[in-house]
Amino acid sequence: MEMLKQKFKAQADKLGEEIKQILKEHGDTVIGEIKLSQIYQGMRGMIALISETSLLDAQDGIRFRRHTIDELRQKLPKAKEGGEPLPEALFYLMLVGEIPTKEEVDTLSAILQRRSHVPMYVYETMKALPTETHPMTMFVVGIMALQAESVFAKRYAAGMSKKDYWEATFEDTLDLIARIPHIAAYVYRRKYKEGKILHPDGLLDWAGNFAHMLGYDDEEFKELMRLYMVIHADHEGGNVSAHTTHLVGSALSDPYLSYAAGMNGLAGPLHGLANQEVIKWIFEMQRELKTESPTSEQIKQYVEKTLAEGKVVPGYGHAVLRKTDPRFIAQMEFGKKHMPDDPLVNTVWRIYETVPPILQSLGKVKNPWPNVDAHSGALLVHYGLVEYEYYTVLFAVSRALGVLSSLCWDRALGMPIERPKSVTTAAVKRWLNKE
Ligand code: CMX
Repeated sequence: MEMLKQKFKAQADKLGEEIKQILKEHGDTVIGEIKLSQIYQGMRGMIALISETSLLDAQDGIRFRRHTIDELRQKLPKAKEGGEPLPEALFYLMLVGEIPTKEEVDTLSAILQRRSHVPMYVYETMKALPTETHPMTMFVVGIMALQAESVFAKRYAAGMSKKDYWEATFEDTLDLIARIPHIAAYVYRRKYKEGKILHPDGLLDWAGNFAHMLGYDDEEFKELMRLYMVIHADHEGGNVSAHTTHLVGSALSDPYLSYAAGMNGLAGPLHGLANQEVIKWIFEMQRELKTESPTSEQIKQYVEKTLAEGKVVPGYGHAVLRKTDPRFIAQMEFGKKHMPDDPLVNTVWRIYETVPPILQSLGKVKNPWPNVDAHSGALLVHYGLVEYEYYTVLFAVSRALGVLSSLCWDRALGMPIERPKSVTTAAVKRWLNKE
């Protein structure tokens, strides 16, 4: 742990110096222009943030510290040869910018195991909620209850110096990443398995143990969890969950408060909740058409009906991407390897052939291709995890790796409170001399 912490601190100090120099020499360099339309249209394309952990390219998709999803699947250490990468290895990469050795990852997995204790009152708080509560709400309530454990909040209250913010954030980050799977597993077992809680397996890796605590000990499912936790971890800084975590953190709200805020954003249907919406939409299509395997023509008609009802096709489109999401492709490859004949997975692939031309024909959808959420549910259903309302919690567990490593960077680089300027339409009209 001390080694990882010192490594991170050394990297952060080095980058901090470089940033100082860049700003000294180029601080006044103009890097773009803002159109009026952008401030009314979700700031699309407006460069306004620094996020060190990953960068999204409209064509090639996400790169974590310059590594594509494909490269991560080849280069990151794995639980078993030829298998999927270990998500804690990706966390290490995002945190210190280096691919760890297997030994370094095993050490990190063991550290996370040691720090994973969740106090009883956290479970009791979640238990107080009615079982009908949405899993994302239960999950965030659990995180909020756990906030009492925040090292950052305690040290801040005791008068911590600015130069120590990074360290307290680092401590909270490791604690949170260690504990989050336990809270998430509790939500699942409480809501869907009559509260029968399963003990952790101290010998397993982070994602393998999470799969085990959910109640899925199939080795293939554990592999799916490792892949799932890697591909959902980060998507640069401007998406709702990452940006919210960063924004709330900029007020020096501790990592528990910041992460919980970000996850409330992930729970929106245009963001992380889309994974449950996709499978719900496919199940409804199967029910309505009375078939497990709808034909392309049937899918086409169903998509047209969805659009005619004024709804979006879930799992399709993206604010930045303009091609099929490589995270979709990675899941497709997993499906082809492990379950090529699964009817639901095949339906997802048939939807992939059918939907893009329809969305393209509307003339307004900027990206007609599938995103990560179009595929994930079908793989989970294959292994029996059919409770689709839970899917966004899986996304949230993974997203912790990205948004919390980013938060460590924010504090280590001394990022200030975020406070952009807003204007009224009346002010806009005055600029334009329309008033
Ligand atoms: N189905 C139908 N219409 C769509 C669409 C889809 N999948 N994607 C975009 N559109 C529509 C928009 O609703 C918008 O219509 P209006 O002008 O009538 O409001 C128009 O096309 C232009 O939108 P856009 O510029 O292409 O897309 P945005 O950047 O505004 O929004 C996103 C991006 C993801 C919210 C949108 O594509 C969408 O709603 N997709 C479905 C939900 C989804 O899958 N979300 C998950 C995204 C991944 C993630 O964050 O987790």
